[in-house]
Amino acid sequence: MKHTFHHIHGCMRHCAMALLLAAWAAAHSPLSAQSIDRPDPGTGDSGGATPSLLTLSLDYPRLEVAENRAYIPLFFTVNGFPTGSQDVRVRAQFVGGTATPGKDFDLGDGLRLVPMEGGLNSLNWITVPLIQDDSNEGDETALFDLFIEGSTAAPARMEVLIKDDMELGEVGFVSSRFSANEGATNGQVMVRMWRTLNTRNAATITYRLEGSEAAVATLGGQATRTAVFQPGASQVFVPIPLVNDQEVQGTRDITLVIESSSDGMKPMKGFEKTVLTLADDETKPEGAPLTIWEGSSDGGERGVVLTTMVPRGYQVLLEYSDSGVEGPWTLDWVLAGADVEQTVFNRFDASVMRMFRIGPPQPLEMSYPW
Ligand SMILES: [Ca+2]
Ligand SMILES: [Ca+2]
Ligand SMILES: [Ca+2]
Repeated sequence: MKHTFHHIHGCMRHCAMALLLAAWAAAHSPLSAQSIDRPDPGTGDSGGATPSLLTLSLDYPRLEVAENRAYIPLFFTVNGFPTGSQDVRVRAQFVGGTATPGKDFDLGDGLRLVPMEGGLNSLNWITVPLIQDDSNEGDETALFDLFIEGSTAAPARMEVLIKDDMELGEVGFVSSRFSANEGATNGQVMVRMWRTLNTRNAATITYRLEGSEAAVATLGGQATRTAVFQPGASQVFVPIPLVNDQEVQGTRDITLVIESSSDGMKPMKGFEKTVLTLADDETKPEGAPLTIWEGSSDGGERGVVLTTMVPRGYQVLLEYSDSGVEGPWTLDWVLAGADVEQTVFNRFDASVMRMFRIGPPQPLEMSYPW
């Protein structure tokens, strides 16, 4: 039965991770086209008169995409109610702009089949593979008309700006805040940056650490640091060793600010700085109430729902015992701190006694948002 719990939790954990990845992709979308799977080619016929009842809307009427991405995603949504079993055929046509089909992109048949069952009213896209070259053509524009085959509705026009990847891009932190605990078991904090457009050259980024002297001392005391992008790399992860002292210092914020790049890249608006919340392993977080009530999962399973607030830089351990408060206690779930309420669901079986308790704060390597 415990296995069942862990399967539930494993699923929740994976789902949570999938959501995090989705959130990251959304935050960097639509530039991060590589994170999007190609649509299934599928089959279907164009028969049926029902497409006339459907409408098409654009999710991103204007899109910027770098030439070194795999493809342009032409995002759209087909709106309406399913009225048959045939696929909806959505097609894109190139209708103008400075870009040249066959030289800058390969439209192909520009077709996307949307299943009538399950495919309506949600985000879809037509993939238009990009053609990367070694010359700097500057920014180019491409206008596409998207329409539903068999529909008399006016096509929806999408404007795409293709940015040449030989142009200088921008550099920013991956997230605008992240956290760590001074006593983290891996003894380091990870600084993450990414850059856009030209990734062909190496680049050294200089950034400064703003915070109290004691806080900066926890990161080794250097107020100015560097991160190096290798040729071809669009991301860089820089570990900074943590100095774990014995003093009770409470939670401290350090702001990391990008100052310059050796190749002249400009800081990315909104990501030019990031706040690191540094929790202290000598300071226990303030207690937060743990709410427990009976409920049921989406699948109708009865169980207990636990909700609590977890401070940034800490985590809450949920443990259970099958043999009363004497234990042994088994770790059941770890909630990472993000200053928001955290909720978990666990199946409840009256034949086995289980109890939960909040463990002491443990060092955290990272938490979401990073
Ligand atoms: Ca080019
Ligand atoms: Ca310490
Ligand atoms: Ca300390």
